[in-house]
Amino acid sequence: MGCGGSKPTATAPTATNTTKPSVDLYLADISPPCRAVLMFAKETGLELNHKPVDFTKGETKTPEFLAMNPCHCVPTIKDGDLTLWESVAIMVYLNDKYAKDPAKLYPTDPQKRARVNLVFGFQRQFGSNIGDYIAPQILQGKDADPEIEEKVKTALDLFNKILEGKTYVAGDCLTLADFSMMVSLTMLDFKDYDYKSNYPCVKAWNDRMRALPYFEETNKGWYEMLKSLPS
Ligand SMILES: N[C@@H](CCC(=O)N[C@@H](CS)C(=O)NCC(=O)O)C(=O)O
Repeated sequence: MGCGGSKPTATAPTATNTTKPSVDLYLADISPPCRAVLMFAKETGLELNHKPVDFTKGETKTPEFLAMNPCHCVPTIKDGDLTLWESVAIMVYLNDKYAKDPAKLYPTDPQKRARVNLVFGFQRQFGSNIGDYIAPQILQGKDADPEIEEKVKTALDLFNKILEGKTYVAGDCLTLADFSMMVSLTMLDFKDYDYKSNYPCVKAWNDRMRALPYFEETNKGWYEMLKSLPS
């Protein structure tokens, strides 16, 4: 089966279609789940109040942060008296509450929504396999572990199968799950891990996601951090 269409169907928000609710977003711009929320916000034209938090310096574990979010993680949002963490919960909430057309990125049709939710579930394993492979190399300077690399290959192979015949991860249209999957995949750009040669559908989808007009801006924290690492 083929790999679906090739043109991004996402729209770039313009100055006239942005919405500025009073929502605080606690974030670290290197963090994959934070970058998923950033991509979602750009796609929907939502302007959030950015509150940078450096989790590598323990800033998610201060008494103030723990009082807000005992799970000490970013992204976290505050919208009035609602505090929320978990990037998927955040995207779904903000989309339901503030998107002009909430069904666009998170369909209301049960089958279409089920396909998005399926990918959210798959992403947990996909992201964790990639994170387990990359994090020790970046954070502890360890060598790549070939056993964990096998899990990454299996995850990429499954993802390639999921993408067969599709333009985006859940079908013909961009959805919230594309953002979650994309930020996980970007972790593999550490040392240019080759996820393109053997996974043609992943390659085609990755090209499509990178063509989104806000991809660079929302992911630059990660790529700048990669550039700053000793080679
Ligand atoms: N499943 C969560 C993962 C959140 C997460 O692990 N965030 C990391 C940064 S990527 C963090 O805040 N770590 C700091 C800490 O745990 O103290 C999501 O999707 O939001």
